[in-house]
Amino acid sequence: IWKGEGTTPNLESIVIGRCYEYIAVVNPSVAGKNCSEIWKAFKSAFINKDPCNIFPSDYELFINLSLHAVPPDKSLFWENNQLLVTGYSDRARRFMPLSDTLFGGFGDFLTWCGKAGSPGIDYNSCPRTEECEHNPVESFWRIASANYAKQSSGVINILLNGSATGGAYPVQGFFAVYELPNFQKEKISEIQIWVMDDVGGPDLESCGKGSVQILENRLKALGYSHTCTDNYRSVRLLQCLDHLNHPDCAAVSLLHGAAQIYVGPW
Ligand code: ENP
Repeated sequence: IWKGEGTTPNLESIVIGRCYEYIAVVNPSVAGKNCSEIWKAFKSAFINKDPCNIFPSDYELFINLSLHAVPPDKSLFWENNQLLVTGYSDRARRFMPLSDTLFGGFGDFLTWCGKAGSPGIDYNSCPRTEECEHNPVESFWRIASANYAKQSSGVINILLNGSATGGAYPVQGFFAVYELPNFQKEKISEIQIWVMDDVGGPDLESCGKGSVQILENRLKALGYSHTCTDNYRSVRLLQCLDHLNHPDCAAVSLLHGAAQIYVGPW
């Protein structure tokens, strides 16, 4: 009856498996967590319940059991760039976005919701946020985001999409509403913004323009020092892996810099 996809099949096995893999392999510094207790807390937030009446506070026990530190300088916030962020962060090896934490990894790429009666999980459909705001997935990301932002310290990185039609910095997005307001200012040394255009995509926004400027002004007003880089080369190289011959990638080659010395044709 809902417009969204139903609960991901085998949700329990997926998230319990993710949890054990996280604490054993991905981030062993998060030792001693009880994955079956964490799953119980997660499911009790929504199982057997009206999926339009689930609030961030329903996940409080889940967050208490799964929360862990995010290393300084490793936080990566983003909007409209999910797959690029997944590739760039490299499962917490390079950066640790929310999806590469234990608590955020529980939900990443998954859908879940409950319904009254046994088994209490709706595998057929789940409400989208347009249908009802207080649904299990939306509320999960709200509380997970807020806690992730509170854990973040040192240099904070923000990866925005300069080709996104809704603006690189959506003022109603998770970052603007649940993350930035939860930063612990005294733990933060600097904020780095990267505005990445899609390869072959329109250059709709850049540093100092449009919604990026709105973000920069907000950071200034809050007293943060920030930098902003358009098409930051390290991320650009990753985007260009799949578009080697695209003109947008011509100036990004690894030989950039060495090219001036190269006089060929050997
Ligand atoms: P979208 O709409 O580009 O991408 C949504 C997809 O990213 C969904 O598959 C979602 O998992 C997954 N995801 C991973 N982390 C988050 C998240 N953190 N979040 C919502 N979805 C997330 O993403 P949004 O809506 O713009 O959200 C981006 C936000 O994530 C930024 O604030 C960034 O800083 C934050 P699922 O379970 O829904 O399938 C917070 C909200 O980390």
